[in-house]
Amino acid sequence: MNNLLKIFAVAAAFGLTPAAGLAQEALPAQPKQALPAEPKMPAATDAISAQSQANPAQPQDVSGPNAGEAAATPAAEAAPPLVSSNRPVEGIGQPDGRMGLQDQFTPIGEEAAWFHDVILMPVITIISLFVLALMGWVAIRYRRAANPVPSRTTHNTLIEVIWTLVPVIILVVIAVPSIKLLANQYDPPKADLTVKVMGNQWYWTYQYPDNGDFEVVSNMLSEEDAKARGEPRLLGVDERMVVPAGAVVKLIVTSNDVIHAFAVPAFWSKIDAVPGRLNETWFKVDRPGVYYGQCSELCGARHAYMPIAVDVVPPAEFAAWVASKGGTMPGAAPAPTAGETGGAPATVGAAEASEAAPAPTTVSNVAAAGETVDQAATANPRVSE
Ligand SMILES: [Cu+2]
Repeated sequence: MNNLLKIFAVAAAFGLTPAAGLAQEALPAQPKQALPAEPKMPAATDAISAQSQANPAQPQDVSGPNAGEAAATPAAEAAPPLVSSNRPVEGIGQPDGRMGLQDQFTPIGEEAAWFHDVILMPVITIISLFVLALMGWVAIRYRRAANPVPSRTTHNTLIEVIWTLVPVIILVVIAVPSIKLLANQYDPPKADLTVKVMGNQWYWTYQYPDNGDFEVVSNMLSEEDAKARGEPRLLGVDERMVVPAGAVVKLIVTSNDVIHAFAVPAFWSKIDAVPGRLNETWFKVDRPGVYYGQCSELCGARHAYMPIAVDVVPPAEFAAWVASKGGTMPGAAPAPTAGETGGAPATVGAAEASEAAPAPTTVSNVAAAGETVDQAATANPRVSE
């Protein structure tokens, strides 16, 4: 019996731990104070970091010092600083002050939220109330005043069997869906798109190896810019990670400097970004929209200021966005934009793409196409190899 207990306990603990960790994903309360002026920001050795952090809200600057040299491209000045057709929606993909988990938009998220709501919370609540009632009953019924002569009872076989078996059954009930969820998390379907996510102090870069390996640098918007664009404070970014709706997206997550963690609560996705190591996770979102997350590993002074914004767009819009970045769609050689781009400079190709795209105005990133070249230049050679 003891061995059986141990096996179940270990299995349940193993299965529960990740779920419990993920359950804490609710974004922390955002600090009330305005963005600090940061006179003490350590001298950034990385020119990109220094530049982008100094002016995190200027889309034409985020690509680093190269942007100044490349300012000859008039697109940067003319571009309205829109991000995509997706607008943030209160309560979807971002915290809205309620208790509990955010609404889930991935298969794993739905499964995990069901596990939390239908299995874990009821079990925890029933056990807590039951134990509380037992303790109340013992404290009142068997208090000293009512029992001047205490009972000398020490054993009761039936009760001992019950209080051994019932917890075992509860653990089994929890372990089955828990281990199933764990297995599903680590057994992703075949990926339609791979995005390489890199943490940096203190911003994210997203590389698209399936689409010509272009890179997007994502910096947080300043408070004023976030307000102007209707983005949530401390969550809005200048360049979102754009992915197509309904596609299985594989994330390869790593870091350029210290340990970060890529976390998007609405996707039930949280994974460490460790230098020198590739971690993998996945998500599939059917509903177009923008979903926010934050770095979830203490990574330095501006840890709180490197948010994540994932833009889930219809596949056609994704293709237009890729073209605007100078990238290509796999197996889409006959596409007019890809053909026209040919050997032309990325900016020219992007400009053409924006004209050829069915709905150019919805893909605002098209306008900032000049950045593509600059951003590629910012890729860390060590990782881009
Ligand atoms: Cu970080």
